[in-house]
Amino acid sequence: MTENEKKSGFVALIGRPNVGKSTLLNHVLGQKIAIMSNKPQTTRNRIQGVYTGDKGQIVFIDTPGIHKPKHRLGDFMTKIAQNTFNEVDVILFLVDAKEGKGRGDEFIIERLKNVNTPVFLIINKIDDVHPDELLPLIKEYSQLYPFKEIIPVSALEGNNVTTLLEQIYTYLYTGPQFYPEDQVTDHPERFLMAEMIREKILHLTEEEVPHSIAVEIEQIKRRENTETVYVGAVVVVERSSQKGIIIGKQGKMLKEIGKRAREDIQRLLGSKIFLELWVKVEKDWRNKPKHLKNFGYNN
Ligand code: GDP
Ligand code: MG
Ligand code: K
Repeated sequence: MTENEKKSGFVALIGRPNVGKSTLLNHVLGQKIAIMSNKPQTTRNRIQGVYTGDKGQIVFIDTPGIHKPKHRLGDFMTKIAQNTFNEVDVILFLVDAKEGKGRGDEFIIERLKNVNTPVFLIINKIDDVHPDELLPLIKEYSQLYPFKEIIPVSALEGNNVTTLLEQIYTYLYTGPQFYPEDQVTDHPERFLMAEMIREKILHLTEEEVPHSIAVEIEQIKRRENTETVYVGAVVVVERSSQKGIIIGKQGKMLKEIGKRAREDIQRLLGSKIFLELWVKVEKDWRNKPKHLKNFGYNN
């Protein structure tokens, strides 16, 4: 397959807690990247991992707000989820074969009703049920929603996961690969690190800082004669007031952001990290091509 024939696209993986979303991603992406899936909710779509196969690249993104709202941000989050659904190429709706249909599933199906994106029903944990139990489940779910594909899998044992990936490709278009292959299959994952830092900022500043902030990883370097990896990152904001919030009183906020992000990055890379963070004000950064490239939105 030539580069020109390769496909690319975005896939949202949804389903109530414990249906096996993380396990499925782990299986598809491998341990290192799937660590991303344990992260708390943020209000922007986040990349959970990128699968680069022979036929092209599938970017899995998380959809916060798909669950029943628990707090005042709930409605807002639900809207975000709705936007995500319309922007991705395929939605994978995971359900649990063992548990059967629950209230959480019904809630999600309701959310899907105004969506035009193809939705696959993925019946997970088939290793845990008798094959006779599958057909009634398929019947029950297909009465509720016009799923484009229904694919029973075992995320744990990997049954049918290749079939699932093949089916996803049939719904994607040929197009540029979003990420260089080595960047998504290898350490150090620049964009994952940047996302981890960004997430801590959004989380700790409690929405006082807009989602438009960006993080650039400027340097990754193994320190001589040690196991420690030095990571230098710049947080780009559009206003000095935002810079003030991120740095905090006597630098306290930035310190906390750094501490938490470092823990995540250490787990991602599996080595000791020395993380250095700067905050930079740059008006209108989003319109600058250099940045788009650095943030991985461009080829
Ligand atoms: P998530 O909350 O949707 O991300 O679910 P997890 O991936 O964390 O999985 C929840 C539980 O279900 C874990 O204990 C998994 O080991 C288990 N699980 C996930 N997939 C399968 C599967 O295909 N078969 C079985 N038997 N268990 C599974
Ligand atoms: Mg999970
Ligand atoms: K990968």
